[in-house]
Amino acid sequence: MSTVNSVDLHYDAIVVGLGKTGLSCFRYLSNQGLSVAITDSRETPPELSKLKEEFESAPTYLGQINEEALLASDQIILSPGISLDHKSIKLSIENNIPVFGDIELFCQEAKAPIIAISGSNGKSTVTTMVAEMTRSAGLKTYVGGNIGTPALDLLDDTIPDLYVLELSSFQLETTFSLNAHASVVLNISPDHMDRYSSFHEYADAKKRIYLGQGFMVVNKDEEYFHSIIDDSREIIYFTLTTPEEGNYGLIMHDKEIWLSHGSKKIINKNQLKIKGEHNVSNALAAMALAETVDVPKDVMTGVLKEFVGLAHRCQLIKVINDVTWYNDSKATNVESCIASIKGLSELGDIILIAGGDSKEADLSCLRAIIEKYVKKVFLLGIDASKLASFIGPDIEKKFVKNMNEAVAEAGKIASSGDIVLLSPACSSLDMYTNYQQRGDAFISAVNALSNNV
Ligand code: UMA
Ligand code: ADP
Repeated sequence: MSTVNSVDLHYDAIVVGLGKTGLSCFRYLSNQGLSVAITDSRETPPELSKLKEEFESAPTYLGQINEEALLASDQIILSPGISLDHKSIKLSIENNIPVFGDIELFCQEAKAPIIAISGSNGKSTVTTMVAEMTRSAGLKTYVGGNIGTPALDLLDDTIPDLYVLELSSFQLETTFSLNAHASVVLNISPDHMDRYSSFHEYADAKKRIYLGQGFMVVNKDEEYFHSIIDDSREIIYFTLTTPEEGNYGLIMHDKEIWLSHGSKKIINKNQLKIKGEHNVSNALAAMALAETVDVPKDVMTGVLKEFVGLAHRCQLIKVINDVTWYNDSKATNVESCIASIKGLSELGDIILIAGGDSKEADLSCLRAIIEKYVKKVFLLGIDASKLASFIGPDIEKKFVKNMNEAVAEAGKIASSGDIVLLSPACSSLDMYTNYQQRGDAFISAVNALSNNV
């Protein structure tokens, strides 16, 4: 650690965390002519070499978060991966040092309307659908936030017509000036329980997406959010039941289900390429958001007819000997795993590969759905035993060491018509760098299997 005294540790801003967000914040603040430092608990944080390439003499305090520098500086810019409950951050707040996140900086600077999307599941899917709809309607649309590109990296010399931002609860905790043109919390179920002291604390962070006066797009089936409806604002509901006029939902016509706007049919459910009820809900939410920027209905349907979904979300990998292999590595919580099992259950019996870091979640809700639709479970990762304890005695289960073994064993027992689904219900971080790496490991193992058939 540095031995300089606290006067030398004063900066206009100090960024906590040198991941993607931290680097974007450092770049943004330095370009504004501020004196900026960066601190990270890790000795070699992921973006260190990029920072040094761009800013050779950037002051860095690594190996632990430098509390002295936090206390000596004018403001703290906190990366989403670090909690406001971190002891040094708490102490700084007690000492009246303002703490903001990158989304707050973005909101203060952005000169185009924002569509803001949060929820426990479906954020990236809906963010992408909305962006495809608005782009197809001719709007210059920039996409970022939790989906991958830090929001501040979207600010350049060109001002787009629209920003579409995926926002996590972590990002919303440190955001105060958001006044999105339209916002949604798609759904809410327990996640990140290793970071929040209660479900309500997690939900309260999500609710912050509705700060401001813009359109509130609300999931009518999610009672939790009914209490926050502000009647003085424009509200558009979406529901998997029959909608009232002006809202989005489902209606029956000639024994077929249609996604509709009030009583007006928009697209037949069978025309959607993405599977599962959860994706129908996602499509309805995307249409409600796109409506707020006047995207025509035929443009919305054009996009929905072509949208095949994102990689690692119920992604069809291949069919080998009439067994279909799906990669749903992005199912990092219980509810997303349940949605995928339900969504694919109509296609065949399911052999499930699950497990990883459960983030202290209550896994008990998985028991019933597994009993109903799954014939065997292969369990891997740090919480494999915990997960096993929530699977009933009638379901066969087997512990495996790694993805190759899981895929090889699943291949041995799968029979014609079966579905093999990687849908872990847990985060990947105990075994992989991220969910993409876990999904890629699954895809490679499946490809290796098919080469040997
Ligand atoms: N970390 C430390 N010490 C530090 C700082 C961070 O150990 O001093 C750890 C964190 O605990 C975390 C990891 O480093 O495990 C990454 O944290 P970060 O804040 O540096 O993350 P970034 O690289 O900036 O990426 C973040 C989002 N990651 C998180 O919120 C954890 C990315 O979402 C997002 O794409 C990116 O900003 C751009 O906006 C990823 C994610 O997993 C996909 N998000 C969570 C989720 O979707 O469930 C919320
Ligand atoms: P997020 O960005 O919120 O993590 P994604 O669109 O990346 O959401 O999807 C993540 C996982 O959640 C996938 O496994 C997907 O099958 C599942 N999922 C997507 N939409 C929903 C939804 N509306 N409800 C429940 N699960 C969903």
